[in-house]
Amino acid sequence: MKIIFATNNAHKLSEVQAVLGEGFELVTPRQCGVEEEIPETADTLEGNARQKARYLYERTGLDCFADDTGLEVEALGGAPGVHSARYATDGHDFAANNRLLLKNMEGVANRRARFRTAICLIEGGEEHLFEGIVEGHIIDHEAGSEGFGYDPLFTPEGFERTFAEMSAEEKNDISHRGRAVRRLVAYLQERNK
Ligand code: ITT
Repeated sequence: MKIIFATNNAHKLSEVQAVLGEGFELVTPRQCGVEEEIPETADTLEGNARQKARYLYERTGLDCFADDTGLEVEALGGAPGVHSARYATDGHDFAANNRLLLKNMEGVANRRARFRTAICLIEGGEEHLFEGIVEGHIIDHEAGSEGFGYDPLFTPEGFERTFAEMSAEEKNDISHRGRAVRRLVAYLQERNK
């Protein structure tokens, strides 16, 4: 089954394709002729996922889904949250975001944080939402070079290693996005029986 995934992030694309397995073929916006950056201007993860999926559906008329993810740090009142991509700068500068997070967490004892992913699927024009959460902690230095974004600073609950020190499979097994995508897959498989 072919389905459009509204992302321009190559890391995400490969993570999601791995979870979906061979039964699904992901198509990118670019492969459907949508070259421009898809707007993400809502003030919640769910709102952004919906906005991205709707944008693509309106242009292609095909079933599609989008995800939006945020890192929610307890001691920072849930920041960077929906602003995770643009925490330090206007662009997607992962290194600058990580530096700012480390600075804002200097001397902070409560290191609890979670990644949360919202997925919006648009199927035949109807919206369906799926969520995935992983709880964990922010460490005080960067560790590892796998993954992307805040992965070098985040250790999931029950692990001593960061997501950036895990293989893609290991991260997908327990991650926010892995969990949300497995819920999406369960739904799609049930529908296509
Ligand atoms: P698209 O909108 O094109 O899908 P994006 O990089 O903007 O790609 P998100 O809006 O979902 O993706 O994510 C916002 C930011 O949150 C992203 O730029 C990363 O800094 C961070 N992030 C998302 N998923 C992550 C993950 O699995 N591990 C670490 N950081 C992540």
